Amino acid sequence: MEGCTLPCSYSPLPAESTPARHRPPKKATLMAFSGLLMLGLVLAIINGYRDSDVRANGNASLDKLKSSMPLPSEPLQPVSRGASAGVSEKSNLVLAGVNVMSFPWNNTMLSWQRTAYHFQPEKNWMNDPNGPMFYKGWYHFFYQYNPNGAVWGDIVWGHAVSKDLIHWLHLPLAMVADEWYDINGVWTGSATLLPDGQVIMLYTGSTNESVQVQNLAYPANLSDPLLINWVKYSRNPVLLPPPGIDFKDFRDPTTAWYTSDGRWHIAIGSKVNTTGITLVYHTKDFKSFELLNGVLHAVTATGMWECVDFYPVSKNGEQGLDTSVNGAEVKHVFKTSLDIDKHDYYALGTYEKANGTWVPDDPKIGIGIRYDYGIFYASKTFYDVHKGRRVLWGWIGESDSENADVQKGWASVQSIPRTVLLDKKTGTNLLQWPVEEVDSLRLSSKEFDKVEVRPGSVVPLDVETATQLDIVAEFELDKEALERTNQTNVESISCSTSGGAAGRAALGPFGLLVLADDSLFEYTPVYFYVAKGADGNLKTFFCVDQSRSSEASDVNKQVYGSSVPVLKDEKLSVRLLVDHSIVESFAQGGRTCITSRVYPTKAIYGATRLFLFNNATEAALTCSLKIWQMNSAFIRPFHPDQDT
Ligand code: DQQ
Repeated sequence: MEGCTLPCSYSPLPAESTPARHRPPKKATLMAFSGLLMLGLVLAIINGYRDSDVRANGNASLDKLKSSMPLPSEPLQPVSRGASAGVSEKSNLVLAGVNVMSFPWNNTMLSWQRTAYHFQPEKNWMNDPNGPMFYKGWYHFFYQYNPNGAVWGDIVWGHAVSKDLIHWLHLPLAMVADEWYDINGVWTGSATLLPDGQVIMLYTGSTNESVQVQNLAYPANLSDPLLINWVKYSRNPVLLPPPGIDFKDFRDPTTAWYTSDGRWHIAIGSKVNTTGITLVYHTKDFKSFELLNGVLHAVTATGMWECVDFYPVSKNGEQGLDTSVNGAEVKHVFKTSLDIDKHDYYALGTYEKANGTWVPDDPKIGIGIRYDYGIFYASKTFYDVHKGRRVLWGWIGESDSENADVQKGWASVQSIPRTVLLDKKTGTNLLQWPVEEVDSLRLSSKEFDKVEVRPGSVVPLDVETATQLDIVAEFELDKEALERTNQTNVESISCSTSGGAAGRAALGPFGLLVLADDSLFEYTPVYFYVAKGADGNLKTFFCVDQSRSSEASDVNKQVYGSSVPVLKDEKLSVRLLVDHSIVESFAQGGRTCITSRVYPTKAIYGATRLFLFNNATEAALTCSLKIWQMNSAFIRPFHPDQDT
């Protein structure tokens, strides 16, 4: 066999089971291998782990795990600091409150987890993106940051600048907690660029009595393109919680939008009892504000709304829109981050500027649909005047234990910024796609043309190390199998309840195994799962199964995902950005996205591999791929003598 050691826990595979190599296509076709032996072995192994490791809700079954795990070091005792401060922090809810034994992580494993081309501070804790903007030739990115440790707390504003949203220079902290009105935390906020060149930053401060108030800050020197120094307005706070709103339920002002009444409007998340709401204020000078009657949006039983975002998307155009644009050609996106489940939801609708209301297109949409079905929270968009696009940032938290974060000395990364457009084909969802600048990191590539993947088979892809990759893949299911497959109750199917990558059905699951090792001891399936409904139509699901991602038990093992619209004549397509411990997955051009944090213990450094798999019982498939090795980004401190 060339170039690849096959799973050592499987019997040796037939000679033709060589890894798929790039071109020629005929050879690639031969490389797909299957057979009952392989099928049985794959299933036995996957199902064996499935049975013993993972319950439907994604929690590990500890009794069975313990027998195969190294001896525990110490029990984890998650402590929620943010909750007592009235705010979100560590996002690993699955392990919260569960007395899970921590894995004996060593420095070799933990060092590998640091990403190579995602934005991270040099050390310590980071959470929400704040105030992104383009100013005098630079993209500015601020973020919630704890300068004192790798857990949430002591929050101030970190600051970095970039020419291309990929390579970053770390600047000094933009704002620290030094006033009574933000001494308990300089929390999330947004930037507004005024037509006269002013830059307005509104942010939430947690006061000396932990009251959430809104504050105004602005650059000390507008001619400094790096905006290094910030001034807090002398008469802060500019907004206190209004009557009827709890003092810990009033936070995260949006970017302001201008309306024809000659005023700027901002939205702020809140709740009344368990109903999440968005308050709207208007202002002429960002110093005095008036609360508008009613709310922009409210949904019962959704709890506190954090990091609300509100922006227009074009119904027909391919350009992004400035936040103040409105009219017949525009839909408005309402997004909120739910404190109760730590997920971001959006819905499309119409903003009636006459009465300041937002009406969802689908009256039954409720809180909306997820931006991302994995780990992606407290997101924020900005209008990039430089390239005429709307760009989305999301906080990707850790899904390991807090102990591990402390040991490695950092926690959280930011998503690769994504352009956001309305999906013109469906009209009911957005398309999110990594900004084009990420393509500049692509190094050597390999192409695989129509690799055949038979039911029950795993095909190694010869890409050598698979730690930093950009993968574009298209799958085609065997048409005859599609036709002869029985109809089923598709309503009962979901990523989390259908047995993950090991739960077999006629038309799936199938996809890629990323961050895998040669022996398939650890791997993360990113996959489609197709089912035929009672009406004869196909329904497609897009999922990521983390149950076999890591030998460690103190990491999230959920199966993430959702259904994804696949229109007539569309192929199943996926793009994956793999960067050490993060995998960002985009199906069907970004209709459905899933971000996972993955913490392998063996599939690391040079041992990281990539495979195709098909666990369908009926359908063979072909897959064409292009895979790039990805360069690392330059993300480093700015030196004052540096030439900008
Ligand atoms: N994070 C900030 C808050 C926000 C929360 C505090 C969301 O302003 O509501 O770090 O993650």
